[in-house]
Amino acid sequence: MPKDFWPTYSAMANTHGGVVLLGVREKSGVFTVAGLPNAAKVRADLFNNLNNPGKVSVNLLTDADVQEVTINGAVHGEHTPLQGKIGDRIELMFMNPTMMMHPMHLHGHAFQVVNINGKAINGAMRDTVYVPPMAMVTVALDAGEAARWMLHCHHMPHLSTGMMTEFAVSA
Ligand SMILES: [Cu+2]
Repeated sequence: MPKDFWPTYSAMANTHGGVVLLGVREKSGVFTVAGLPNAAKVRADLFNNLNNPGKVSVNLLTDADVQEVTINGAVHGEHTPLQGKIGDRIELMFMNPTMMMHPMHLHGHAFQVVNINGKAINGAMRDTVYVPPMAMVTVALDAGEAARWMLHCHHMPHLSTGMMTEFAVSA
């Protein structure tokens, strides 16, 4: 837990509240995702402090106020890249078991939407697909240049809390 979390927390408690994003780095106004290597430990530290009367007089936060966003069960920094070889035909299935919507974006590729909720479609070519709450969307693509391509949710609060993985293309 970064030290400047607590002044921020205290300031928010005295106003109308707010949102704190962890795992994000800011340099001259530009935000990049650093990821949280051990989100479980950060969560434990947070609640140890929140429930310590020497630190916080009345804790108003519950576990449900702290949200981790993941792809394949992992936040950025703990993720295992998806794999492919140049020219491979690949299908990516996005299953969204949440009530949030996720515009999923893949770098360096155009993909075709081929299935929505089990129904095959001949969809448009694009590089971002909106995955509605509780929906399943499959896209198909030909793996491009050998590189590690970012695959992430384009909703900033989700991206900045780690909803990013990689599509690693090898020769
Ligand atoms: Cu999202």
